[in-house]
Amino acid sequence: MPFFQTPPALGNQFDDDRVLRDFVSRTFEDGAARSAVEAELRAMGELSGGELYRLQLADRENMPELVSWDAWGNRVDHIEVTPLWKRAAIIAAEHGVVATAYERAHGAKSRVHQFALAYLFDGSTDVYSCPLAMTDGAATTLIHHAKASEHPFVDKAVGRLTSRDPKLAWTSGQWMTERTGGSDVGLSETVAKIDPEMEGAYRLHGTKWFTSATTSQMALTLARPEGNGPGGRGLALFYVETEGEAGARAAGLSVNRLKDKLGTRKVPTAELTLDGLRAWPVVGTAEGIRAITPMLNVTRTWNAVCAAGSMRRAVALARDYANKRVQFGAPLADKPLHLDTLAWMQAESEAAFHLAFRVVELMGIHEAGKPTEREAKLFRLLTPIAKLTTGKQAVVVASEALECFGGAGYIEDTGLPRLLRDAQVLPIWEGTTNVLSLDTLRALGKDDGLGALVEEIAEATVKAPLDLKDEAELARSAVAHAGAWLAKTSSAAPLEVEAGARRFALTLGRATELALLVKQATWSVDHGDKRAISAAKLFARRGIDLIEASPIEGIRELAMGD
Ligand code: MFK
Repeated sequence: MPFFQTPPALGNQFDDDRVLRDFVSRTFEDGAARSAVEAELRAMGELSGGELYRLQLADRENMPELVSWDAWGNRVDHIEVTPLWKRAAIIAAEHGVVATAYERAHGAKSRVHQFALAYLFDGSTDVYSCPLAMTDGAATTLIHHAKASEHPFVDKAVGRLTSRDPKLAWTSGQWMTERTGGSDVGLSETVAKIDPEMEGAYRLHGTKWFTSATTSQMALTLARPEGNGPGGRGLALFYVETEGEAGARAAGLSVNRLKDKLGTRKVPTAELTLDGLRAWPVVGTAEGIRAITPMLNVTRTWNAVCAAGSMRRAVALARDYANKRVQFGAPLADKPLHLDTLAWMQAESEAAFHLAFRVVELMGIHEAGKPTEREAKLFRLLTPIAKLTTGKQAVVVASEALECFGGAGYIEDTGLPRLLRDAQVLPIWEGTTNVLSLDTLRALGKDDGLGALVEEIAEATVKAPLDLKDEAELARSAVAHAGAWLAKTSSAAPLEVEAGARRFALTLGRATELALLVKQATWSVDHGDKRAISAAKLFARRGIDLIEASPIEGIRELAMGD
């Protein structure tokens, strides 16, 4: 039988990615450093477009399985992950997808090095980025609190979480969500009781309603020490280990079931009962939400990078197919309307890349201990903005990518529907779009947080080529408009600030993306490439300033049908 349609194929995902290659060249000016980083990224790009991608397609129907009992009636609660995930774990450790950030071979730029590996790795591993993100977040959090924490588990755990040896490497969970709510974590009901058998330890009792990648050897979690008050301030941050003797589950930990989810289907997401699980406070016995925020900020950055990575994968597949699929007498790549569609997908994808990697740059500067006051403010502000902006973009681009394949995009055994299913989690976990919009307001705080962004955008656009003067002005004016709206509305009608928080945060996100596209285009023109100019121009037409001057009457009636 002849093939009716030729499936899309992938090449080396580093060599094929102009945006990543240019960004790496711009970041690593030193030739030796650049060559070293490029060699690692090229190796990961080869795996991502080759072995891992083939394995991903072959692994499509496999799912993680929970084995609750062994043949002899013992409760084991073993979770068996799929072959793709087993291989991904080895590759992630050996290629240092987490470790690279902690080895700091390139100082403040080490985070760019590491997240470029993660960006390439993610697309072919069915969200193995989830345990890696939490592993990275846990390592950062433990290091952040290390001075205040006297427990020996810190050195042991950080060594494992950042190991390149697959036999030694650990991953970490992040157990936050309970039945009472995923957003309002302060409602958590898990109780921590002093452990009478071990000094300094506690025993946890409660239920964790969503725990992602529950194969991890440790987790950071929140619980309320007995006698503490309500809310987030009464919670404490705890370290737990999940394995007991001879590979069994730790005493007091049971896996009730795995969740049946729309996407991230390779991620074993579990409901857990904690009935006396031993735990150690990481830093004090209160203020747990504040204590876990370093972890949230790392995992939210992973979310943004993986959103950009998923968009890149969607475009790569759609682009390859456009060369192969002939309709109405010509390949799709020769159809103006199809090209228009692919071009805006690419523009959105480039914009997301630059915003995500700006946060990555700032994280690296922060960790190297050299942030200016402006960089510190920007890092705090752009983290939620990047997460919420790129999460939404990823869903739109994934949906459009499926449409680029027509009916084939809707058929499971092409492997394409996964793109959309897995993208849909990006605006949900790690804080929904609305929760992160409110966090954006929190991050602005009482001081001049927006001033830092105004300066950032001015600096990114100051050398804009003549072709991009209008786009540079649009980025600047959108942020100025957002700032003016916030100042006016905060004093006149504070409730309207909350109602407009998403439009406000997305305006900041898209304006920053546009400014960063202009910055990249300035560099690219100097290096003889005009494609980044087209990306900035096209992106500018797709909606930057979303601020609405005045609220519309009757919103409640419309929303609730009152
Ligand atoms: C592709 C890979 C992606 C990785 C996937 C990993 C899988 C993980 C799956 C999950 O989804 S795990 C669960 C994720 N859950 C969340 O993200 C929770 C969403 N909810 C929020 O983020 C709420 O905003 C929050 C729980 C933080 C609100 O709680 P509260 O009790 O109202 O907190 P409050 O009082 O506003 O803040 C407490 C302190 O923390 C304050 O500092 P102070 O005590 O000094 O005043 C805040 O300023 C600070 N804070 C809050 N968020 C912060 C922060 N500080 C820095 N950064 C932040 N993001």
